[in-house]
Amino acid sequence: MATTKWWQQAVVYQVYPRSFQDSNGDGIGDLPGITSRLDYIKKLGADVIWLNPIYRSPGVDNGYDISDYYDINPEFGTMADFDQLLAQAHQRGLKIMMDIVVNHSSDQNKWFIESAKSQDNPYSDYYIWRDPVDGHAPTNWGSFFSGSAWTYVPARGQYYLHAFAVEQPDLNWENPKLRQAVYDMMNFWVDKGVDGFRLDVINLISKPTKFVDGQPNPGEPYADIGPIIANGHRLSEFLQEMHAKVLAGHDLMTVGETPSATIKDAQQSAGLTTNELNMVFEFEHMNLDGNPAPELGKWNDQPVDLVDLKQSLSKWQTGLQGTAWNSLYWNNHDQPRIVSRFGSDEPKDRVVAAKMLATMLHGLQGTPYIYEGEELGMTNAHFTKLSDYQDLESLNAYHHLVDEEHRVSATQMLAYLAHMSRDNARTPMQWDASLNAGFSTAKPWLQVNANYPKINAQQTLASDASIFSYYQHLIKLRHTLPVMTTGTYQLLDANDASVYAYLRTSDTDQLLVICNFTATDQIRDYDQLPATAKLLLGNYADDQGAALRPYEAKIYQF
Ligand code: ISL
Ligand code: CA
Repeated sequence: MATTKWWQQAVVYQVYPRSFQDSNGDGIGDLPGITSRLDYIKKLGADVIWLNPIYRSPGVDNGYDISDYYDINPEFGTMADFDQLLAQAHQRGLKIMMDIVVNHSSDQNKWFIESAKSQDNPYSDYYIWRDPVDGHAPTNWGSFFSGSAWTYVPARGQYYLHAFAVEQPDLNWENPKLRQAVYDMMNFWVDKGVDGFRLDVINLISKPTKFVDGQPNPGEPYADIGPIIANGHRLSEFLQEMHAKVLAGHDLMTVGETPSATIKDAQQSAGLTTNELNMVFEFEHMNLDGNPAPELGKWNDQPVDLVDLKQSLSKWQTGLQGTAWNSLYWNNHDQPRIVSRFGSDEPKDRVVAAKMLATMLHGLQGTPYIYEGEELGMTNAHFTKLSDYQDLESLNAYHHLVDEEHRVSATQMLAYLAHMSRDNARTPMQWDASLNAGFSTAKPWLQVNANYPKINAQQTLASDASIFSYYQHLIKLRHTLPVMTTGTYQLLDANDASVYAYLRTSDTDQLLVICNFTATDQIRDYDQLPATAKLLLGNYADDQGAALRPYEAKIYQF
């Protein structure tokens, strides 16, 4: 690699503002709350904070439905609170990355309110409108959040497209005026001094030239819209235009969220020389434990197959080597908690399992992302009733699969939600053992995980052997040991279904990362490990060589 860019050596900490820290006792996290916790993030050692959307929004999809891109959601505070957060972060050497949602807006955005009024007003073409076909929707495309991706508006006599909720109409990127409006808005935030952007479902912005029916899943009326609209023929052109009009000349960090992107797509969108984005979030490793029945999509409660996981991550490691850049993540606000999902949240295993998963991920090439609470080993919520959930994807899926289609029993679906619902990630941050986990003095908008008296930041920070301090070590290694950033990757023993081992190699150094993914002892010898190798980090107090204990993880350097 030529010169390392700052964002290639950085570690990102994701804050879900609604669930991080409430400062005014209304049960909802807010900007002053985040500001009050900056020292905690600094202590962890992260470089960049990714904030989920904080703009004005009716909150149908927790802020991913933006009604005013130039204003702050009053639930989170004011623009002055934002300016304060940015200044305080910068004072501590922390950068702020904004989440920008420009595949769609809210139906309450003034652009859409105007657009829906008539076929000839200045905003008419800001969204994707089509005439009915034989009295019904133009295509059989089904939204990510269940149901048709089309909704009819009598005032226009037309349908509009929404890849997500009815209240999230897709913006029309074919319209140069809309594109300019997006760039102007991004420049407003650049001028404020933000340090980067996470671009929500950015690979969905270029729609197909012709709208034709897709192949529906067995027994379903709708075809998944994702593959139909992902990675459209003008995506690259739009991203290069965005680069020229917003990003060029600033040293920003950009990451595109790109469901169903392939290596080839990522080499373009996150190419080192393509002038598009710095990196993308790929989804393959997050989709491996989906249901074998396609009509059930992600809803499942089965563990992942380690051989599949290794194969997928390895493909991305070697596939982007030298041409693009990986983002490394286990968790975010859309994914269940990794320690519950790919590790174990049994009290006897949770701490070692969380550290093992951290080792495996942070040892890879790419920019690591930590989602709030991951550094505490926060677990899934283990909700038992439908009324415990708030997330519209979860509620819509339950309604569709249980009530409408009778595809799964209520009990089965509750087990799926407990395993996979996005709300598992969204329960409030667990700060201490006091009421509501120190998140709020009022009843939180979403229940606190019942295990907060045992799993919380205060308890964790008191111990040198904590998951938090383990993450501190990993971050320090990333900052001080170039091979962590630049080293090439080589998988060992691809078919080993219990242990994930790989090498990282630079001109001067080599690392061997060994991770036992099981709750049982394993014996592994690696020829690649010289007797002189030094143990850099491990999640047990001592090293027993080839004998690996449950969820044991180690990094050797030589
Ligand atoms: O959440 C998912 C997994 O079931 C995905 O389908 C998700 O909807 C997709 O990755 C897009 O996510 C992003 O855009 C959505 C928003 O709800 C998510 O929170 C956001 O990360 C629509 O804006
Ligand atoms: Ca609040």
